[in-house]
Amino acid sequence: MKLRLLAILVLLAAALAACMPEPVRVTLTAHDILWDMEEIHVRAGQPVELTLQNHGALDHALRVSALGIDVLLSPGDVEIVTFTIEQPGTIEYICSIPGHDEAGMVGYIIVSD
Ligand SMILES: [Cu+2]
Repeated sequence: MKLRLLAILVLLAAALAACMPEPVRVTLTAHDILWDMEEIHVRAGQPVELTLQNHGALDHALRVSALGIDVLLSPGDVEIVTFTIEQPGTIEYICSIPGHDEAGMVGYIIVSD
């Protein structure tokens, strides 16, 4: 009886895992003073695992206001943020260190259907 329950649980777990789409992995790197990508292309409903790294000598900070993301990156830092955007559209990201967005640290997440 316990074995059958266990078998059902294993099957359920496998079915659930099959339903969860694999995250798409993207790396965004900060330099002094730019992001290495001005556009990130993802699909609506697709989980995204975004690795952030700072290869500059200055602090940088990724801010995606629409997603409530604000991550400070000291030189050498690596951070991972995950998100899923359900609606197609365009979402802006900037570096929120004062002056850096004006200097060009601005990009867009392009979400397609
Ligand atoms: Cu910056």
